[in-house]
Amino acid sequence: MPDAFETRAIHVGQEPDSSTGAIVPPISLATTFAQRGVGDHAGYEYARSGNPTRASLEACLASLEGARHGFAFASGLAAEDALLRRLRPGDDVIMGNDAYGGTFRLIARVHEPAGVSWSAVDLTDLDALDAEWRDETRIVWIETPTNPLLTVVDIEAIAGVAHARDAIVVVDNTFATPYLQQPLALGADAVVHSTTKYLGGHSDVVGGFVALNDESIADEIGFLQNAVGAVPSPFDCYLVLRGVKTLALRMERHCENAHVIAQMLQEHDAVDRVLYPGLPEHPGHDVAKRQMRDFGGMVSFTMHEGEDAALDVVALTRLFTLAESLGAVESLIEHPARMTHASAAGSPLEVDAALIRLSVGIEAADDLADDLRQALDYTLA
Ligand code: P1T
Repeated sequence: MPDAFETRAIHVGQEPDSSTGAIVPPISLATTFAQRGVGDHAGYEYARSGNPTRASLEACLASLEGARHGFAFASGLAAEDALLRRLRPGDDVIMGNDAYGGTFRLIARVHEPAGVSWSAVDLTDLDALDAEWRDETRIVWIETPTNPLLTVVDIEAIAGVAHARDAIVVVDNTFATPYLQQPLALGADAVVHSTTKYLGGHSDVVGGFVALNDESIADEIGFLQNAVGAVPSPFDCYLVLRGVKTLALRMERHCENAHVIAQMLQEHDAVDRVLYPGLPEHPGHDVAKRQMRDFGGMVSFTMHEGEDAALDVVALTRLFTLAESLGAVESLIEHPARMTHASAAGSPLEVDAALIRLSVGIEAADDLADDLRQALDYTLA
């Protein structure tokens, strides 16, 4: 029996240091490594190509995703870029019609000019996927739950369609984390993360990760990691490793608090729609129940009175800090149309201006509910 998730998060890749016994693997700052003779070394040559602290992180996160291979990057977008750089001019990507604005920007403004075509479809609708499919489609890019609408996509169903047509499935597992959702076990070919979010967990490091099983794709990603060089620093790797030790505990509390907040929002007169996969009436609730352990810490909602009311609320909370990003211990609030998803304006991924997104932290749930309630009440006064 392999060790449980919580145990692997603390121990995999993190044996006490063999020379000193240090319980925490040292942050290995060396840029180069002595060789006994040409090519005769302890596994490390130059720190862009490989670094012991990064190797610890890669072993740990690969284990948590149930993957044979893991690659750490300098940001979530750098990790995504490595997967997209495998494409050649003429290849096609199908992505969901809701996703992080930066992912859309990377595909539409960096890879499209390099000759890659793309389309955005509602991935909860397999007929829509079928209608968009082209002979050149190589990747179906899934985010689930999506950013910022919390749409739930059935990973197993999409993998079935893609594999029958020789395309691969990439899942951005940033919102769910490997604690709540294991895309590779559901048939995905690659998992991508912004480790900036729940994996780091403390709003103090930017990073990315790719996890996969296929040997030949792993060779390509390893090549690109070194050849392009968008690698994380040893200190950044240490911070993510430190974060994942408490991932399971933090996710439990994020989920618990998000439930409380989603319910409170549903009962508030200023709120129109609450988007949270944990609510039984959410259209993706049943799929989420099947493919996730719990429903996550992200909650979005729309205001009855539109954008002005939304802008008031995000300015009026005290504990929910108005800021981009998500997934850390402190609660954040933001206005996706003007902030994280501004780059999707005018595209199929454009976001409703009445929408507010919450990253529900691990503070006391009652304090968080009180804080939001006073801001919402103000808009009714
Ligand atoms: O910021 P970076 O580490 O490069 O990760 C990009 C990224 C990738 N995937 C998802 C699902 C994301 O949410 C992000 C980054 N998102 C934000 C900064 C945000 O506030 O939504």
